[in-house]
Amino acid sequence: MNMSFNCFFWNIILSVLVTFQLSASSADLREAPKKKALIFGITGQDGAYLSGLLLEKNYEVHGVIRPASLPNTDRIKQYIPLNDRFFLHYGDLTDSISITNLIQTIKPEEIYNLGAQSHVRISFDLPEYTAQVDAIGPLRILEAIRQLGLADKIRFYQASTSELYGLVQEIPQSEVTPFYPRSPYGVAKLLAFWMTVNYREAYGMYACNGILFNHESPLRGENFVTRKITLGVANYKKEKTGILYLGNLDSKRDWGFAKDYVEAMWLMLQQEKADDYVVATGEMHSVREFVELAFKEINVEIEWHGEASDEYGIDIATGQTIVAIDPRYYRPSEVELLIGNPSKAERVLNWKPKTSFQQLLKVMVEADCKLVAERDLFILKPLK
Ligand code: NAP
Ligand code: F7E
Repeated sequence: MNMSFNCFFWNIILSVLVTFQLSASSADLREAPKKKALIFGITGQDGAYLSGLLLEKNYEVHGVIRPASLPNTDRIKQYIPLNDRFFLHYGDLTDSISITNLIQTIKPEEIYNLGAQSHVRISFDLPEYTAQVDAIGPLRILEAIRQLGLADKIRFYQASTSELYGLVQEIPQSEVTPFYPRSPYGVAKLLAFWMTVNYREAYGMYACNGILFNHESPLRGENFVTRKITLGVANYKKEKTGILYLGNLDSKRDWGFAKDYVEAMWLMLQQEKADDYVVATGEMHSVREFVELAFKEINVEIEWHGEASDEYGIDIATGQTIVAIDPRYYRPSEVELLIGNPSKAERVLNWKPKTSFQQLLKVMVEADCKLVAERDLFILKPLK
């Protein structure tokens, strides 16, 4: 009896010691965070990938989220338990007080402004709001940094965009191609681009513009064309029926993978001198081509019939209509083509895209097929 009590007792002591030792040694091994970064737009596609990259690089990551009636932290939920490295704060790009308070209390070494009303079609419906967030928002951050006397301490990244080129003046587009934006979104981003350059030149701030061309992923918002297509394909695979309604099938984009692109953002803030860079693949494809290749991933061949807004695509094997045009998705003024020249980023940042167009498309179709299949299981669960 005594013996077994002793064994029991020592086992407890031992397990306490082992547990203590384990946690102590893992704490010893754990490096202190190298730098602090503050991300506006952390809940978006790029915010999620950038958070992952910075955490891997041992940063302390702070992110700004907006109050919402339901949590919208789905893309970053895996980082939330890292409660000594990953911090979320309420704020809004339309609210200078929150921006100033956050920068003053966190005092990050790097600020990434990824926050925006980022949908081009929606910017025609909400031009004033888009300007408030996308143009004046970054100005509020730049001015807060300056007024807090942190201009020489904080490095700033602004999410600029290929939409600045709009009605393109040159093919391909580089850092010296003149801008000609074609939407309230593009025009708002133009103000932010030049504010970033101006604060760099006027106050010596380390402030950079990443002129990023379209970049996509399984985390892309569901109302951007690539994700809308891959979800439509996944849905057709599951249901064997259903029509995917789209707008302009002939516009062309330079599509890359978001995870590759956030690396370029980080590299821009690690240089000796602040500058602006085009980040792109240098390859261009049409929306029509994206649709055809995405359906090919599930072994469906499309044949096109009709013209303009009466055009539709059928599944050759079944004769069913699977794609049609809804003019609601046309834009009052369209950006017909975009293709970037990323040679400066390659030369100075040593950055290159790692993921091909075909790989991106495959990853997105596969992810959505899995997602739709899981949703299917849930929806089809019998009631009794
Ligand atoms: P996204 O998925 O639409 O994410 C936008 C982010 O901005 C979300 O976290 C959103 O928060 C936040 N946001 C919106 N309004 C805000 C406000 N008033 N205050 C604070 N935050 C606000 O965009 P993304 O694709 O990740 O793109 C990131 C940035 O790069 C954006 O600035 C976009 O304009 C720019 N950009 C994107 C591409 C591209 O192809 N993806 C290319 C060039 C440039 P909620 O979740 O609360 O809505
Ligand atoms: O449209 C056409 C549409 O909405 C691409 C944003 O991240 O990249 C994005 O802007 C093209 C356009 O992206 C549909 O007319 C056809 O020509 O996927 P999108 P975007 O407008 O290029 C830039 C670089 C950004 O900075 C923006 O933040 O596809 N298109 N049919 C359609 N587009 C949508 N959304 N939906 C359709 O049904």
